[in-house]
Parts: sequence; structure tokens; C-alpha cells
Amino acid sequence: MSTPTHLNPAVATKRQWWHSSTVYQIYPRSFADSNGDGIGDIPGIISKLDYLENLGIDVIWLSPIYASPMDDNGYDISNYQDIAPEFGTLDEFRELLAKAKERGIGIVLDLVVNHTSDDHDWFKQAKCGRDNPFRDFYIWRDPGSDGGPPNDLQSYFGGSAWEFDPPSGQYYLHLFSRRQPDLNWENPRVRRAICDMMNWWLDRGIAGFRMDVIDLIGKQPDRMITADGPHLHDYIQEMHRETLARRDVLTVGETWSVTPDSALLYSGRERQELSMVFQFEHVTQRWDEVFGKWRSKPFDLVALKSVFSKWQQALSEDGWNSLFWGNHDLPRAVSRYGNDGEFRVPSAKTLATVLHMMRGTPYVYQGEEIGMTNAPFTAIDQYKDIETLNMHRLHLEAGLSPEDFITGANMNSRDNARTPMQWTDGSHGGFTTGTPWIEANGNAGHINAAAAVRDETSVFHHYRKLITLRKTHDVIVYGRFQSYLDQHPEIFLYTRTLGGERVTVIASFSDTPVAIDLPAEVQTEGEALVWTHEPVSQLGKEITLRPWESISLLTRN
Ligand code: ISL
Ligand code: CA
Repeated sequence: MSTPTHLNPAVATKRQWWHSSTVYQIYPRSFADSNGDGIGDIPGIISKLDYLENLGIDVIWLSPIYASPMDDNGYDISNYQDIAPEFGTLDEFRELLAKAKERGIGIVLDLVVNHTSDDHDWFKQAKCGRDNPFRDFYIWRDPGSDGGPPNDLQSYFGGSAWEFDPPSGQYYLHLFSRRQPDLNWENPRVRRAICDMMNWWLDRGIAGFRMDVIDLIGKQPDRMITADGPHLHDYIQEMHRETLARRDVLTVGETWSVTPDSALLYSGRERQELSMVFQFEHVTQRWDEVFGKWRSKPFDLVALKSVFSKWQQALSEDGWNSLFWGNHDLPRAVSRYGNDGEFRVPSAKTLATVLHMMRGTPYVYQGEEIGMTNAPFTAIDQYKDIETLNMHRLHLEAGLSPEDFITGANMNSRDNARTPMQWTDGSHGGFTTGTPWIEANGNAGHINAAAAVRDETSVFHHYRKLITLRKTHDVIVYGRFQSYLDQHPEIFLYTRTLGGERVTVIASFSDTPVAIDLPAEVQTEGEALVWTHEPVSQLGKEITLRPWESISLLTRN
């Protein structure tokens, strides 16, 4: 009889429920529409809870559902304690929370507190004049000496980060759209108001928060500092003390600026900050130094593996990784890292395997579990995202051809992830009975959840298996990570070791067969855990993998 895993003496890290959990991200607008208005909503999510329970996920991260004018699809919040009418009501949210809980699923909300909407009452007050009590909730500056913006800070969505407010003769800061004014975290009243709001939601029983661009809240715009400001960690620790302490919740910070060192500041076990952060090095590694994601570099598996290995090593003793290929801002995983044509199914499975077998908490973005692909849009008016539309204008002004822009957007626009979830082979993929707010991908005929659930060999069932394995095998949760063949351009090979157990993962990222010599350390016999083509329980000196084939096996000694 094997030792019960919760007593496994090899586990050094203090156990947390979210170590063995898998999170599923829902982008409500594009998930399921219950009333035919073309916009996904909370009753739609409730109707899909059985599907999510079947997939086996533990947590739903809900992208923003709060009241919002939807300039940035809800990342511009006008009331943190109310629900956008197109998504539903507070009562419907309570029902979602309760029904998810019955299925053992927690709900993590998106905490967007770097900025609010310009429709938020705080900002409406702040705009009333320099002596309004809410003026200091935001960041106002006098014009520069030339009468223009105070400095050259740029918005992430393009153009100056400063917007002029004629009545008061001052500029306010917006690191995103001009309808997303930045909150002034130096003001203790702002911090108090945010903590009160967080407690209000936590008291309702949510399972935690995903914190939008949290690395920006300590900004010092006069010194051109946006990410990693000098008081950033003070603010997060204060937030922890005031809201998270003594609550057993999952928190994950979105931190584009994080390094392996600063990840330990956010997620170190003695730090009293966050459970984990999202790091984006595997994403930005393929961006151009000048044109960013609108002109991307060719795929480079050696570089990708080195990013993952670095992060696996860096957080092996302390801190915790989050593992993801995609989200609502990023292209579809199988289109970006796999082959979304001939080898869509094996490559989607292989991507899932290499990610889920690493150490950290895996995140699945809606539709990834059925291998959904990028949006094949050909005209700019098919795109809806504010970032894409702004960048289109700016890049064309700067001389980029419309065709080149569409090529870049096809690859990397945020709308790739935002086309409706494909439930059936019916019209608009069964997402709505009306007209969807953004066109559905035309491939719902063969890529849809209903077909995937019916087919035991589908990408869906592969994810299901991976999610279950994490719950039953401590070695997948806590095992030490070791990579091999680091310089191989087509093979990802690593092991995870805990006590007397070892998992070996071998994956091909190639469209053609690849023969390799295996290092002596991984030549072994064991139990096949999960595979794309057929189970393998023995590894000799040589192996030939079919296109996008992956295998993993468990060895006990
Ligand atoms: O998506 C991006 C790059 O692919 C960034 O421009 C993005 O805005 C950045 O990742 C921050 O994202 C978060 O905050 C934004 C919101 O638009 C994103 O959807 C959100 O994930 C502002 O709240
Ligand atoms: Ca709807």
C-alpha cells in the first residue's frame, strides 16, 4: 500500500488547496448567451456548470462582470459592487456562486483597481474641480512647460497617457484608454475604499481575486516609473493585512514586469502578499523589440524551454508558479504554439501535457480545452477590441500597410481569444440564438464542445485526464523539475521527481517524425500516464516520436 499522499514526507512546501487545483478562465461576454442578445451572461455560465464539473476544474476566474460602459469590455469599471445589466444581476451572481459551490468550484473575481471607468462616481466627482474631495482619487498634473502633457508617458493602448481636462486646466493619467483613469494609490482613502470593496466580495464567499496589472499600482508618473514602483509591495502587503489575511483564498497578480526575483517578493511564503503571479516571458519572448506583438518572431522551442526551465527552477523552493498558454488578451494556444491545421488535435494535447505536468497552478482559457483556434478575420471592421482598433489607426498613420497590420492582428490580436465559445455545430457555434457581438469562428462545425465531450479521444478528454492526474499524484504537484536535451529544437523533455516517484514527459513540437537518443537518466520502465497517440510504458535508448506526439510515464523505485 502506498503512503497517503497528504503524509508524503518529501513534500517540503506547505500544502495549499490551490496547489493541486486547475483554474478555468471565463470571458463572460464570449462564453454563453442565455437570452439571445448576442452577449454572454451569468445565466449562460450557470447553464454550463455541468460541463465545467465534467472537465474537473476547481476554480473559475471570471473576467470582469461589474457595471461598466464596456470601453474595454469590462476592464473599465463604473461600480465595483454591481453587475453589468448585460451580464445579469447580483442575485444571479449569488446563484452562480452557490451552484458552483455545490459542484466544488470556487469563483475568483477579476480585481481591476489600477484604474476605474471615467463613468465611476469617484471620477465624476473628481472632475468637478480641484477642491472636490475625490480629486485626489486620481492622478492630476498641470500641463508641461510647453502647455502640452506633463511628460511623454505613453498609454498601453497607444498615444499619450495624459488626457487634458479643459474645465480644470489639468491633465489626468490613464495608462490604458482615456476612459480608464488611473487611481492614485498614494492616497490612503483610495486604498481604504478598495479594501472595503474587496472585503464586501470576500464576505460573499468568493474564492479569491485575479489582480489586473497589479504591478502598476505603485507608479510614480513624474519619474516615468510605471511598473514596480517603490511602494508597490507595501500596498500589496497592506491589502493582504486588510482583506486576505485569515481567509483561505487564491490570489494571482497579473505582472508583465515580474522577474524570477520579484516573483519571490509577490509569492514567497513569508511575504503575506499573493498566492502567485502570472509571468509573461514565454509570451514576450516572441515579440519584436520595436513593433511588439504586431510583428512577431519565429517560433523558437529552445528559447521557450529555457524560459520555462528558468521559472521552474526559480520558484522550486519558495513562491509558486502559475502555468498558462493563453488568456483573453493572447492568441489561441494551439495557433500560437502548436499547429492549428493538420496537427491541431495532437498539438493541442501536447501543449496541454507539457504545461500541466510542470510545477505550478494551471490555467485553462475557455475553448482551449477543445482546441479552439485564432480568428480568421480579414477586415479591420471584424475586430472589436479597443487595443487593436487604436493600434490599427496609429500603425497605419506610421506607414504600416493595412495588409501587414491584419497579418499581425491575425496572429496576436486580443480578439483571437474573444470569438464566441463553440458549444455545438449549430449557427454561431451554439453561443447565441441571436447575432453575436463578435463573429464566431467558422470552424465550429468540427471544433465544438458537444463533439469533444462525445469523443473519448478528443482534446477535451485529454485535459480532463491531466486535471485529474494533478489531484491524484503529488509528484505532479510538488516534484522537482529537471529538463534534458535543452538545445534540441523540436523536443521538450523533462522529469519531475518526488521521493521515490518520477514522471517523465517527452513531447515533440514537430510536424514531421523525430528520432532521438534518450539520456541514460530517463531510460526507464513505468506506468503510462497520458499520451497523444498510444501509451508507452518503457523507454529505451532510442525513440521516434510522430508529429506532435507526447508521452508521459510514472516510475516508482
Ligand atoms: O493585452 C496586452 C498585450 O497583449 C496588453 O496591452 C494588456 O492591456 C495588458 O496585458 C494588461 O491587461 C489587463 O489590463 C487591461 C485590460 O485591457 C486587459 O484585458 C487586462 O487583462 C486594462 O485593464
Ligand atoms: Ca445575453
